[in-house]
Amino acid sequence: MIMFFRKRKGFVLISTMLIVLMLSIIASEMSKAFFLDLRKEEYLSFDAIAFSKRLESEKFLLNFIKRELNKNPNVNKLNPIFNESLVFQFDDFSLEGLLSDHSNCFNINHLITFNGGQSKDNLKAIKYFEDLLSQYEISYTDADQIIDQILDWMDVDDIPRNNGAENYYYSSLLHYPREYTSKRLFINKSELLAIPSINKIKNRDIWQKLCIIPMSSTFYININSLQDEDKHLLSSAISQPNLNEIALIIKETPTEGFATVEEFLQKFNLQETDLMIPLDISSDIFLFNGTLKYHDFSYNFKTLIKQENEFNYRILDRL
Ligand SMILES: [Ca+2]
Repeated sequence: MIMFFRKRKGFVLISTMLIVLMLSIIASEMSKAFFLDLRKEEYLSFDAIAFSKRLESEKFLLNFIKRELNKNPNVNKLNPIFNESLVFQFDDFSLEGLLSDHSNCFNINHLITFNGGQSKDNLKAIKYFEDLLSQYEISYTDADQIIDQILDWMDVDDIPRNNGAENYYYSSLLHYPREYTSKRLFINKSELLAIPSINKIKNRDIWQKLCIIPMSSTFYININSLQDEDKHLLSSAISQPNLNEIALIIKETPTEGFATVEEFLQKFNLQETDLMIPLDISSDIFLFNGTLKYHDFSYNFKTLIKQENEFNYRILDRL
């Protein structure tokens, strides 16, 4: 009887422990789900407010850049706003990022100009781009296709170039979704992906050096802010194929920069006639690559900023 009682006592004890164990497992799963839900809710609310925080940051950035460039207008290797990471603390979030000179990135829109509803090929720019593609070891055949297809996408006619493609291709039954060439300058880099031959470069290094300035054909290289990674851009611009020499030119450019383009040409024994692309000693187009941090969440964004004049800065694109 006593033994039976003891057995029963042990059984009750084990059952109680099992129940407690099960309850604690259930409680822990419930709290996990609860915290997951809470975090999901927090994330969704951050997602909803991230864009408004971005707008607030951009407004602040435009004023910050204006103030700093009014103090020191040099877009060179010395100006700290381009060469150091920027950190700003707001009431309930922080912003970190890098501001870079966006002029040293080939604007594909430079290949063509529009005037009075007519498009005209920019022959020097086409030659420059051809050379740039070969600098990045893209074959001549691929380069021809890439250039002709880009030009056909933008030009106003419906006549395909030798290696190009016009509406007959993009709107055919075999092409899904059916598309039509834009017959205007590009607004965003993503538009380039509609062109089939872009597949040949979109995963190559050159892709990082190709940009779109929305609806603008302007392109020049700011010699005072060039980095080693820009050597291909400069090589094709000054018709000097030796990349080691180009790297040396970039290295020997004084950190305070050149006062004139002529000074630069003289120092490196270059002729103005060698230039395939306009050179400049400054820039008016900048890219801010930033991260917003709010509690444990972060939001990355890129904003393209244009200086219209010393008082007016505007956002050209949100990438
Ligand atoms: Ca055409």
